[in-house]
Amino acid sequence: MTNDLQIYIDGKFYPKSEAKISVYDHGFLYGDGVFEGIRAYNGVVFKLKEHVDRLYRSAHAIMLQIPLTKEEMVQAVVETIRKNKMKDSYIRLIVSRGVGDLGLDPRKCPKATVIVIADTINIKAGNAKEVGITAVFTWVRRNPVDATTHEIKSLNYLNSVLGKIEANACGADEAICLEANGYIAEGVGENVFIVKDGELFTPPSATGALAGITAEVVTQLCKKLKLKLTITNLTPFMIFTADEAFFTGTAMEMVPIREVNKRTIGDGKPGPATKKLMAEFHKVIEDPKNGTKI
Ligand code: PXG
Repeated sequence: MTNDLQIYIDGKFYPKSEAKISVYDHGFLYGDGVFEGIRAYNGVVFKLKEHVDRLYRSAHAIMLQIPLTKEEMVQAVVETIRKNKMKDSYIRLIVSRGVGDLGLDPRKCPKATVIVIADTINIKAGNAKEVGITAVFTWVRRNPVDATTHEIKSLNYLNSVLGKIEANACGADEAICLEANGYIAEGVGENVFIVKDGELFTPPSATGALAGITAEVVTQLCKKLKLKLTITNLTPFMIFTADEAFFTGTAMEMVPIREVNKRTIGDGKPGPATKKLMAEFHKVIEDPKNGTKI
């Protein structure tokens, strides 16, 4: 199956082995571009319009002109999944600055490159959702808001890759990134929530964190379940002493955090608020109303 994958590049489909871009593409040379990671569940692309909106906001911030309308982009994603006859998939939508010369000036790139990959998701989750995962604070600070901030979902992910390397080196499952003042920003590709005395807290995007679409779903669920959620700065101490903590993200969905830098969170088991939200979250992703039918 994997070898027969059909990949969309600039309006045409290519088998995976032939799906190639130029080494002069500024996405490759400079990380100059934007992307989205999206999931389809049972023939419905979850929150596709929200992901496409965010892609265009990221492109706007880096002054990248996407050569498709939002409607055409939605169609390109749907068509790619159809072509691969997938019901459940992980979709990578990439728009790079396109082919230029060896200078970084984007004016040398006349046309953005648009790529859609619909693949299967390979999360080595095991029983992570039942028992939770471990995390460490990485030494590398999240890019500041006046630099390559992660509010922009750009192709500059070395900051996150370094976090992941640190987690791997420490034998932890994931890393948590702090911003310049030492407040918690987010995971490497996830947002962070904590629970204390029955209330939820999550950092603002002013920490340089991405406004996660999964985090927004959890925000709406908190309203529905009448759980108080406050967006505020969180310190490492606050997560060490939280009753519960969890990550949210498209790839991971919702996963409890049971340990941070070897400090057990709460009693080390997924807590009641996390479990309740996870159960509701699974109802949301299964509801076809929350996405675009393939
Ligand atoms: N923060 C960052 C920096 C992200 O890249 C999230 C939070 C969660 O956002 P959503 O909208 O997905 O709830 C992301 C999402 C992966 C992977 O394969 C995930 C993301 C990016 C790249 C890879 O786990 N991002």
